[in-house]
Amino acid sequence: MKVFMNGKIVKKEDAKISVFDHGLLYGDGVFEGIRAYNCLVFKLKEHIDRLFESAHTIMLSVPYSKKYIMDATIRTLQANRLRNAYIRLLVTRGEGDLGLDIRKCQGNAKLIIITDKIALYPRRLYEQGLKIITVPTIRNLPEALNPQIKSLNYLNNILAKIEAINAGYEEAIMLDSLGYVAECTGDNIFIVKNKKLYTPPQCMGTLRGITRDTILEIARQKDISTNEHVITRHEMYNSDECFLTGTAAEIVPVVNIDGRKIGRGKPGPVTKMLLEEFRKVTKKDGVKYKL
Ligand code: PXG
Repeated sequence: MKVFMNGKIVKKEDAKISVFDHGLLYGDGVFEGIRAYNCLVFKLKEHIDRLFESAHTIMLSVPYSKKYIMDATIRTLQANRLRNAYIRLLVTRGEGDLGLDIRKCQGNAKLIIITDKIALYPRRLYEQGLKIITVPTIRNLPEALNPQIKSLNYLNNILAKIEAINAGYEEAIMLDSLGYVAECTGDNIFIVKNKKLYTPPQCMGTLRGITRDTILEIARQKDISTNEHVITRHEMYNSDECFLTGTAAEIVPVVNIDGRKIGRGKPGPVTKMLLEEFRKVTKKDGVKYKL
C-alpha cells in the first residue's frame, strides 16, 4: 500500500508523522471520507470544498490548492491500482510544541491521503435492516464544537459508538441538547412518514452529509416531499421507514429503534427505491480516472 504524504507518494511503512504533530496531541486537524466507484470518485469537489470549510473555521491554512488535492487523490488511487476505494484525506496542524498555541505550528500543516479497499457492510444488512439504539452521549453542541467541522477529534462520536457496542448494537442515534434526533456516529438519519421524507436540519448538531444531500436531491427528482426539520424520538418510533446515509454505509435501512419496530420491521419501499437510485448515481457521476 502507498500513501500520499506532503507531496510524495510513499510506502505505508514510510508514512510517518511527528509525535509533536498537533493532529496527534490535540486532534487538531480536519478530514474527509470519500469513495471511488469503478474508477469514478464520487462528489470529489464537494468533499474537498467541505474539507476547506472545516479548515477555514479552525484557522488551518491548507498548504495546497483544491485542484492539487483533487489530482493528488487520483494519483494516490492510481499508485494503489484501486478501482473501488475508500479514501481518507486529512490535514493536520503539523508539528508544534506541547502547548495549544497554533502559532508554533505555522507552516507545518500536513496533507495525508490514504486509499484502501472498502470494507462493505454485509449484504444481509441491506436486505434485513439494522437495529439501533439512542445513547446517553449527546452530539456536540454547535456553540461549542460545531458538528459541521469534520475535525480529527471524533471522541464525541466514538463515545456514542462505545455505548451502542456495549449494549450489543452496531450503531447509535445521538440526540442534541434539547433531546431531538441529531444523527448517528458516522451517518445521517432519515425517516419516511406517509410517503414524505424527513431529516434533521443541519443547524441542530447534524453534519451536512454529502450522501444526505444526494438523497434529498434524488427524492426531489422523484417528487417525494423532503423536509428538513426537527425530529423527536416519538416521531422516529412511529415512522413508516427509517434509514441512515453516509459515504461508508451508503443507505442502510433501520428496522428497529430502542426496541420499537419501525413500520413493518423490514426495509420499506421508499428506502429501497432511494438505495437503488443512489447506486445508479454512483455508477455514472464522479471524477473519472484511469488505471
Ligand atoms: N455524520 C457524521 C458525524 C459523519 O462523520 C456522516 C454523517 C455522513 O456524511 P457523508 O458526507 O459521508 O454522507 C459522517 C461521515 C465511517 C466514517 O467509517 C464516516 C465518517 C467519518 C468517519 C468514519 O463510516 N463520516
